[in-house]
Amino acid sequence: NKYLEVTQMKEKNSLFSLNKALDNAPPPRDFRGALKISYVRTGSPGLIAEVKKASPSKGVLREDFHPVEIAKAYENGGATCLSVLTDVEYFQGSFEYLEDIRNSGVKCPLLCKDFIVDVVQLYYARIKGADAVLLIAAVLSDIDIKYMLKICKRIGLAALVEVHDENEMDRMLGIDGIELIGINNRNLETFEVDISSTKKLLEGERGEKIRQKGITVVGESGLFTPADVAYVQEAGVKAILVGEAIVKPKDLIKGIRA
Ligand code: IGP
Repeated sequence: NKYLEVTQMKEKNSLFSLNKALDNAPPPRDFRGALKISYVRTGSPGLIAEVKKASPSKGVLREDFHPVEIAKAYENGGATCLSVLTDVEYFQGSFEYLEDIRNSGVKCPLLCKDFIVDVVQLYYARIKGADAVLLIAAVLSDIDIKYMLKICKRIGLAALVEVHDENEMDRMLGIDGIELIGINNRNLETFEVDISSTKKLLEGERGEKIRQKGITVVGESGLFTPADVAYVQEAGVKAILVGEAIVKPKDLIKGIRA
């Protein structure tokens, strides 16, 4: 159980030794920079391809699940960054997958996809080879977000801050220092996806504020076809995070690309 593991780590290690462990962590790579370059070069949203074995709503997505092979297929297929689920309980992920992918020679910057509720998890992610972490506005207070952003900056992690409704978006637009916002199209109560929520959250004043602040927006969840990608790009998204659509098919990744 991951939470137990993290708790034990917290007990055994003071933040001092966690900081020391960072000396041996792999050097961080520029997650957001890679997405920006990709957008400028191709004119279409950079792909964050998700290494995802299962989800609470769909169950196991792929029986023959080999994380390193999947990561390599994604990279060879043109992914800009990878997202690796490390949550055990709901997504059957693992920190081992993250570590193995980082050590495999895959060059795409890596997002540690988990439910982060404690700073110790930031250190843990970084030590296991993450270049970025997900901070979910729905489970963190503004004070938590601010504190975690500070730690992320200090230890060289990019933070993808996830919102899924207007209230969360407005909260996050009130916090300075956020550079990457992900809009999750999945309703967290019903698990249903509706990609028009990306559009809704980028309209009017909100969109204006996001542009002013120079925030890079990532469209997350429920993207299955090139038409879906075009729709969220039109809404103002500069990168996309895709799991199910590319992990399920035999030939992985294909399909989302026109
Ligand atoms: C990917 P999809 O519909 O392409 O498989 O979605 C990703 O957005 C989704 O896995 C996700 C997620 C999360 C998982 C978005 N936010 C937070 C776990 C925790």
